[in-house]
Order: sequence, then structure tokens, then C-alpha cells
Amino acid sequence: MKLYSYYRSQATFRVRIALNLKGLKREDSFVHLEHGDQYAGEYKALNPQMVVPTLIDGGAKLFQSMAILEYLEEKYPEPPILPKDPLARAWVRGFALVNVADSHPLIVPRVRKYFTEVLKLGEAERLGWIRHWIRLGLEAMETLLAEHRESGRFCHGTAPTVADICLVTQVTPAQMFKVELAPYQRAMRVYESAMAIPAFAEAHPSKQPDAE
Ligand SMILES: N[C@@H](CCC(=O)N[C@@H](CS)C(=O)NCC(=O)O)C(=O)O
Repeated sequence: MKLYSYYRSQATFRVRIALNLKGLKREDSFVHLEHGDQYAGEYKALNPQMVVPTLIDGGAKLFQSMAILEYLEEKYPEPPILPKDPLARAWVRGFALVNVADSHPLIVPRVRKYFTEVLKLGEAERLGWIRHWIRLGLEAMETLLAEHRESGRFCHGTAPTVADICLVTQVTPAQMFKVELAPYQRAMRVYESAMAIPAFAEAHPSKQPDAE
């Protein structure tokens, strides 16, 4: 498998974790988002949204991290990253989408760039925006964990799922943008449990060969 990746990309981090959990080997191809590699001809032709990740498996192109996680689960079911029970699956997917659909898209580089280059907003406003949406996602996750009977060490049950993967990719930008994490004790407990697993730890942005 070939993974088009950028060390700081939260969406790619999700895919790296899932590949590691399932013991799948990959070759990385690095797309430097700050240098604008995503807009270059070859990558633009591969991924028309000009975003990472893109995963190539057996010559087929896969895009959008959530679709890739679902694909990996269907094609390589062991160990599972979704529960069996339909209600639990829906909860796990819903939890994951707090990050993937409603929080992360608001803080991606192209949105941040629009602030400075088009709206001409200053650093304080840009940072305020980023921190606001990260906090809102964390608050929702904290409440969901508090009301979910099957959360504890992990978001759901006794093994990591897609929910834990997406909780981790909510917390890492919070750390990067210096959001106060003390109010999110349940989320941080899950974060620590997940990051104690090598599949998560080795996928962390700081462990990638292109990390700066
Ligand atoms: N919904 C997409 C998001 C992909 C995405 O926005 N990736 C970011 C990095 S985390 C990116 O490549 N951004 C490039 C840019 O904003 O210019 C997914 O989950 O795969």
C-alpha cells in the first residue's frame, strides 16, 4: 500500500493508526502541505480536492479518511475497529464524525490560509477561530463519553475503535494550538490509553520521517 501523507495531517494520522492497528505495511509518499505540494500537477491529478490522505491499495485509489477506515475494516476485518452491534457501531461512527465532519474541516490549512490571505485577519483572530472549534468538538466528546455507559478506558468497550482514532485526532491539534485540556478529563483519559498502544504512538505526527 502507498499512503500520501503529511506528518501534521490529522486525517492522515487517522489512516496511519488504522493501518498500524491492522498490522498493514505501507510505503509513505510525502506531500508537504505548507510548501503547497498538494497543488502540484501530479498530486492534484491524483486527489482533486488537493488534500491528504490518499491511499493506494492494489492499484486502486482511496480518498477521504473516514471512507478509508471503513474500507480497511471491510477488507481487513481483524482486529475490528468497529463494534458488531448496530447501535454501538452508530455511536462509534457518530462520535468519530464530531471530529471528522464537524470540527476538523473548520481548521484545515486551506481555511487557515483563507483567513490570512483573503480576509486579512490577524494571528489572534486566526488562533481564536481554531481554538474555538477545537474546544467545541472536545466539549461534545466529553459529554458523549460522560453519558455513554460503555466508555471508560476507550470511547466504547475494551479495545480501540474508530471513535478512539478520531478522539486522538481531536486532541493532537488541541495540543498543537495550545488549547487548555484540563476540562476534558474523560477525553484525556481515553487519549492516554490510546497513545499507550504502539499502533497509535508510532502513527503520531512527531514520529513520521517528514516531521520537522
Ligand atoms: N475530510 C478529509 C479531510 C482531508 C484534509 O482536509 N486534509 C488536510 C490535512 S489534515 C489537507 O490535506 N489540507 C490541505 C489544505 O487544506 O490545503 C479527510 O478526512 O480525509
